[in-house]
Amino acid sequence: AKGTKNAILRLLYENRSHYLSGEKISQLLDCSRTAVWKHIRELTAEGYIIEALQKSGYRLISAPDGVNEAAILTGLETKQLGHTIIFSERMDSTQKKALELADDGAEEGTLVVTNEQVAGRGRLGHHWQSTRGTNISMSLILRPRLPIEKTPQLTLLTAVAVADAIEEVSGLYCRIKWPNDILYENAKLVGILTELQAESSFVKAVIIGIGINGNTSPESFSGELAGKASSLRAITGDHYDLSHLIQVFLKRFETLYDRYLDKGFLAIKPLWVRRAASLGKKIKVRQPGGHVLSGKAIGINDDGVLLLEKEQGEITRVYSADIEW
Ligand code: BT5
Repeated sequence: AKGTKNAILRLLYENRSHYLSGEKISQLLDCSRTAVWKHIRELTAEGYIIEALQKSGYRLISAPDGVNEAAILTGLETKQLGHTIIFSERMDSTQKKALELADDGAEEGTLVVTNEQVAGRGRLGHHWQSTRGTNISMSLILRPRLPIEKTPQLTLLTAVAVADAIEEVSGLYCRIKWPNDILYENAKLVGILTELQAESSFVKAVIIGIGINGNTSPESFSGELAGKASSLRAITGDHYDLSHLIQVFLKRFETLYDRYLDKGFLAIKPLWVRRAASLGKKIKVRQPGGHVLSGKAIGINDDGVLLLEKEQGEITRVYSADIEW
């Protein structure tokens, strides 16, 4: 029944410019007109505004806040990414769900997405905050043939794809803080978490988790996040179609990912460097063990590793850390 309801929603999205009769829907989906009517009533109860005209049929006027599977699929221009979507209104963590699905053999490009993530996580056990229906919480399953040590490059690639997608839908030019934060005027708009499943030295699956503060109200960033986090809406005052933002992201990601698999990180590096927020700055590097280094961030090397120049001019490579300045 959930399948039929989704299929109806899909038809309504694809035919938004005109009315679709109950009879046509029941023919297309091979179900009874009563079933159609029942599902339409359920969708209405969920917050979809559906105009129903006696003679002409149904037409979708608007959807509740947040994303849904039909909206992401309708008009999606990718070749493969996002063609399989695992959506539910509420999840503990899309990342956790995606790791389970990858274990069970989910194919490359599977997208896990929810409107309410109640136990979102960041790196190193950090918590990731989301508010229902206003931010994007998603995890993308990939199966690149890559040696393990190259996978951090996918985090950098993802950051470029998200920043490009944000620029396309909002006009905002964001910067990237190595390795995984997207900032606008020093406030964090996006967090990226890359995890992997591997066998010996090769990758079985890479799960890229992305949290985007889209329509989040400024007031929800309080306490620890006050002054440190922001959202597209808080900056521009506009309300964004989050499903559309996901489509734009997937398209951009796919283009960069193909280029990367073909040509390697050198094809991505200049795009990342152009948006880098930390290069040339004096930074503090907090490494996973608690060890702190300071120095000047002079760049990333051809593998995407951060290069830190210490006081004495010695250059250290930083593979994973939290940086601040
Ligand atoms: C990250 O970690 O930035 C990665 C966040 C990834 C979240 C996505 S959502 C979909 C998928 N499912 C999951 O369960 N996770 C992924 P990190 O660099 O460790 O930064 C975490 C820190 O960012 C926290 O300690 C807070 O200081 C801050 N933070 C938490 N929620 C935030 C938010 N909504 N906006 C901005 N900053 C936030």
